[in-house]
Amino acid sequence: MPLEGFPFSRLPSWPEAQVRVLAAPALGASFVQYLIDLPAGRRGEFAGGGFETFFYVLSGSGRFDDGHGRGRDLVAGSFGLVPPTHVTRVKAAEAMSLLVLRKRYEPIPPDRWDFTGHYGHESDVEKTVWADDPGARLQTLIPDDLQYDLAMNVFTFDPGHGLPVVETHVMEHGLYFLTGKGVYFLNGQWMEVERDDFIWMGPYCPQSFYAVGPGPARYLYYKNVNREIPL
Ligand code: UGY
Ligand code: MN
Repeated sequence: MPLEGFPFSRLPSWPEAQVRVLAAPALGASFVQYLIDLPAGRRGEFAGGGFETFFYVLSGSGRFDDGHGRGRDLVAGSFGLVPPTHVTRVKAAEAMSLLVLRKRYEPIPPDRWDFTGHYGHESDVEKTVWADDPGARLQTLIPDDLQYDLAMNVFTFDPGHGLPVVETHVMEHGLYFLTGKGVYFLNGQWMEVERDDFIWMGPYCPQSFYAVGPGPARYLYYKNVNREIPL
């Protein structure tokens, strides 16, 4: 879905922001993903209320706080996973563009619960070689810990490199294309993709990808992980 096809909405808790709803239950997704353009000097927030919130700064700068005394400066590439008990409050210094994903947290037993949030900058996250191909590198922004029921990963592919097989899995993806170009295989069809395209992949959507030049292709994607499948 190319970005220009999404109309703007507004949200009561982000009154001055322009919001595009990239994925929602109406589409079939079990999460909501927003792209929020927040003007300089303006603010917005999401309540916790059982919903965890992941954010990633595409551009601009500002400040985050979680309503419990934890805050951080934000620049392009900053990200965070806010616990379902905390708020996600952002104030823009310069105009900001933010990707935000919200889903109902699937808890583990409270005596093993230590979900205090996870924050960082993508440049500090190690790039690991994917599937024995140094031309495909994966960054796991959220640790693969049983606390967390989601993964948010950044893939970087040099031109000509991609996923070596057609994957088919129960997990969903909400995928935002950050840089470069490529060709995505989705449920039997090859589609050209480029920066600012969004893809929702439902459970068991057969998928594959390779990057085409001239530079590397990068995308950020969500995946539900680490939980039993409800029956
Ligand atoms: O983690 C994944 O499922 C990933 N390999 N899928 C994808 O990039 N479409
Ligand atoms: Mn996948």
